[in-house]
Amino acid sequence: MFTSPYALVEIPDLSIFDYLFGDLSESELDRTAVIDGFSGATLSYRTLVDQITRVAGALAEKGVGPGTVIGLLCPNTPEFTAVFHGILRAGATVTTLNSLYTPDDIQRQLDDSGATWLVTISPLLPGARAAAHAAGIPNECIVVIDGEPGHPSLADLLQADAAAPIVTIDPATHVAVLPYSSGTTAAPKGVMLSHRNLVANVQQARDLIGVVPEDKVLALLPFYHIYGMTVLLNLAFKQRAALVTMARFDFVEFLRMIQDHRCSYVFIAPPIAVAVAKHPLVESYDLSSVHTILSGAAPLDGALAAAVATRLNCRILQGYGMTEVSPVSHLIPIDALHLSRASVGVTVPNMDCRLVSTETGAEIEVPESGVSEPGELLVRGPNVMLGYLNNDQATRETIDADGFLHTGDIATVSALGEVTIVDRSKELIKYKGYQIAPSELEALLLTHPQIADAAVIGVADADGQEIPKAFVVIVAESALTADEVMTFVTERVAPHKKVRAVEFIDRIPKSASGKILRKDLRAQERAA
Ligand code: AYL
Repeated sequence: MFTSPYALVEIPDLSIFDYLFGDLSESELDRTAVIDGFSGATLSYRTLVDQITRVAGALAEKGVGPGTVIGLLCPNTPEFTAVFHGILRAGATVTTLNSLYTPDDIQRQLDDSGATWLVTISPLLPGARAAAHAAGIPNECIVVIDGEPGHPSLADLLQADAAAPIVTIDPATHVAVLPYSSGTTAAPKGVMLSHRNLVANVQQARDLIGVVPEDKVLALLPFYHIYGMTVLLNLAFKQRAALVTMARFDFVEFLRMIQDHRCSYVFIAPPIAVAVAKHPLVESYDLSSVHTILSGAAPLDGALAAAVATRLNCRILQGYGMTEVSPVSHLIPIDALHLSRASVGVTVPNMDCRLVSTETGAEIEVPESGVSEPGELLVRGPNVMLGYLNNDQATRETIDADGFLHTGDIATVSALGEVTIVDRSKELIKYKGYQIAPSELEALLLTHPQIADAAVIGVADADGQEIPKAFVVIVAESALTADEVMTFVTERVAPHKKVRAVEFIDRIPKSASGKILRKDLRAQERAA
């Protein structure tokens, strides 16, 4: 077993609202909490807390409280921040959805999570309403933030002038959020994160990430995903920094926002690092305000990290974790720049780790010098999820009797406790840091009348970034082309799940029990 090199941090026994906003001083209340990156409109901490409280009160008057699950389908905007924390303050549970989801994706998550309310914006309403109706949610429970006849709006909630609800919840057991993750098995599952999980991860990561009140933090990573939720929405607020929200990603807008708002701390995923290192337009913008970039959610190449740091003359840090861990378990901290950029740094405080052989399950020892053998990384701590919603079996398969969560990632650890992720033993594919379950794409491919069999794995593109590739067996006498296969998928899935490479083969390698041998496909791919 190995643990964090840092001393234990205290984890207050508070709801996430009380933890983040309960001790704001008068001068902090006057600071800017959120800046809409496109319009420049700002929200002070005082206004933010007032809006959160009004939203909570208005929802409570409508019967929302502990036990209610509310879907939140909204891009990164100042309104997201007030609604998200308003729902939590009312004692309800938020299940966040990707705003690029198809109506089917939305309905599946609303059904599975048991959501009885949905909050969205008018541009997303057509698909969202169809999904919500199919999930049994009536118009009066579909809040349209910017307003739409027949639906409550954010302005209605803010004007209701309801008293702040008095809710008592147990932070350790009350489910605050339900983001969806495939984990180490196929289908997306609701990840039950308690208020304590969320509070703990901010406490564990805040000193190591080192956001300070003077920082303007660019919030381009979506708040619906655990990275944006914890590291931007919660951690930046705890630090009394200002979030600059970016509702949709566009690289030129990204550069312009950093320049115009003088952003100082930028959180990214590796594909953005590729663009920052290579894109000619970078030279045309004044990015001198940036002192630190943190990359997380997928592997960051060491040379790429160095290229970004040199080009922007800033620090580059890396974070690793999982939705199931709220998410941060490992970090290259702000003051430990000697650590290899190719590692994911050290274990955050209050966590224990183990490495176990994927073949024998035996524990791999931390060496006295040098680097250990690779093994599956297991993590334990106050930020580990309560479990998967309505899925005890998946929970038992993921969290063992000793409380260790099996990450499905293969890592090594150095004598100094530096962890490097070297491979993934689970099937998950990550495209730009977003999860793709290969089985979902395989099932879709099999619905094509000319496809006899299919398998999907992650492969590296020319920049070393992971993309989903389909291996397809076509039926006799079919003249199906790779473009037709890709179009078929593109028309039916959210954009990040598109198949981006296709290879036709004669037979999908399978075990005797019929399981796809992805290992063999990966080996074949490496050999090609
Ligand atoms: P999920 N290097 C390699 N793989 C990574 C890394 C990394 N730095 N970070 C995440 N992964 C992979 O739930 C790994 O396979 O959470 C892991 O099991 O969408 C899986 O992604 C989890 O995917 C931060 C910022 C952690 C972000 C995150 C991770 C959020 C991704 C710490 O500071």
